[in-house]
Amino acid sequence: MTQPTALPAWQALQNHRHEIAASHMRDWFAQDGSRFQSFSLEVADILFDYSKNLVTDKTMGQLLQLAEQSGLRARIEAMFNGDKINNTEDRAVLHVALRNRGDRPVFVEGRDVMPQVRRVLDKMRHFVGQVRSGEWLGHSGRAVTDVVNIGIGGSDLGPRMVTAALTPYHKDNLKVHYVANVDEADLIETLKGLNQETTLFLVASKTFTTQETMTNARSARDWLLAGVGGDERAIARHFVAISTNRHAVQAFGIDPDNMFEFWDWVGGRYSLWSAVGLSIALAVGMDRFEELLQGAYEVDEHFRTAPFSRNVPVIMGLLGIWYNNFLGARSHAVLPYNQYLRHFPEHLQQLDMESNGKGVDLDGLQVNYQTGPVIWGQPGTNGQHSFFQLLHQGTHLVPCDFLAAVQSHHRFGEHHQILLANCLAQAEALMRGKTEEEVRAELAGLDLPEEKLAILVAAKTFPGNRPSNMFLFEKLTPKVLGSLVALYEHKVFVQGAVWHINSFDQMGVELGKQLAKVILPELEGGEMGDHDASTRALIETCRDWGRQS
Ligand code: G6Q
Repeated sequence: MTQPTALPAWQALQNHRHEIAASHMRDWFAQDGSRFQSFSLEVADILFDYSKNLVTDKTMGQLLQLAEQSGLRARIEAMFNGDKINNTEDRAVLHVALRNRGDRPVFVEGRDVMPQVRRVLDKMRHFVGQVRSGEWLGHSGRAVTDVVNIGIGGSDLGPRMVTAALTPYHKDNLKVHYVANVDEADLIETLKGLNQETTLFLVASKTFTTQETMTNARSARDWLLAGVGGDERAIARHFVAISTNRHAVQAFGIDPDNMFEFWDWVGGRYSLWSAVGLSIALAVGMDRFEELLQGAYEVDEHFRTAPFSRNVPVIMGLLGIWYNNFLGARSHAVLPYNQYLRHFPEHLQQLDMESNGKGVDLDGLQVNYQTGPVIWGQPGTNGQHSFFQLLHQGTHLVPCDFLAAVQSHHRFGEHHQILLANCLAQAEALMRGKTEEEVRAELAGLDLPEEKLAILVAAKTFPGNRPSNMFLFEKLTPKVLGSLVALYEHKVFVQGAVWHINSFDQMGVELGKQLAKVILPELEGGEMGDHDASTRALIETCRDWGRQS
């Protein structure tokens, strides 16, 4: 395959960026009364306004050409057809099958996977019903009041984010907690105040070998047994597993009947739609969980069938490429104006950076262009009082995504209108800026000496012309949330396809894990292996200081 930089559209975009260099979005809006209509779309109850971007019709035309020339269409088909597009691990990539609400079969190696997907959903429904109704009893005959999901990375971030986002739909007398870090503080602080008799652990691990998760799971098992007089029969009532590794689940002592299965064609960071979402379903109920799937399904269908020019994930992906590869942006900010979406940026960090933080292409060649940007962000309005200064007047170009619900789940004074007003105002301010003339007019009455005035005018002028997308929806429902997450998943897919990289492996996380296995016995006093002088001195210091305590 041709490197993306050699494609005619890539070359055209290189030239085109000079054409728009002197333009300002403010003028584009002034000149074109239909800019919003031209550059906004609705998909699955979400309004996607991308009119505040540094693009003209010509830019969009060339970006769409780039998508066509890079073979995106074939790549989308390959994913939905169950081809092994994860070429390093030789796996299909089929999180879309998990939320396929239609009757279309989905084949992996000639076998329709939909019956097994539905079977696990049925098993989840049965279990969730039992726990939420109080029918599922702990070892001593008491109903479950607290669920603790033990998992990390993809087995944590997605469910944690969704569970927080859907807090208004939670069942009052059932609390769901998440433990991820191998730092014992995470488990200890979570278990404080919980009762062994009424706590249910979900051990979520695709491989069931992850060091952090297995360490936490073993300590949780010890904690449980300490509370039930060491009676191991309690494990069957207080532990369930979510995994692809039946053998390891059994070896841990979890009853195979309490295992919820998923498959190797579900990537960790794409797994919240599988049984890994069991904690979500326990929090909000199975009907709500299926609404989440429905929201994602509608976006999948849109992504699969809409022409690129009206395809939201395609446009999201192409805009990111425009900034990243042609206008020099190195990061992308995600700014949900919604406290319930506080973990959304963290989830997207994994989704995007683990998928597209790659330096070699699908053919094993070093790339000579930028791939995935740094993703960061936090909920508004908090960020306005910290890093927004840089967004407005700093020297970096940082494209932003704003997300906001028009309706709140609550009615509480003016809070929600203030939140919304701030969200819309920030996007407007980034785009229009504030001109020197406007600043001078504001300062006119102050009668300042010209030297001081010049300094103030410079400091108070906002360049504007800073791009953002706006995702607006009526309310943050399970369905809307499902759609939002799927939009970003497919955005990442689009970018990976154009960059000709494998978005579905994560080899870069392995080396540190391997070295930690070497260092662990050394910290405990074992023979020191071969290390650089820095690492060696640090290990020795840990040993010394560890002995003193
Ligand atoms: C995600 C990654 C990674 C994974 C964790 C947990 O795409 O593969 O974050 O989810 O390492 O792995 P297990 O689920 O196997 O414990």
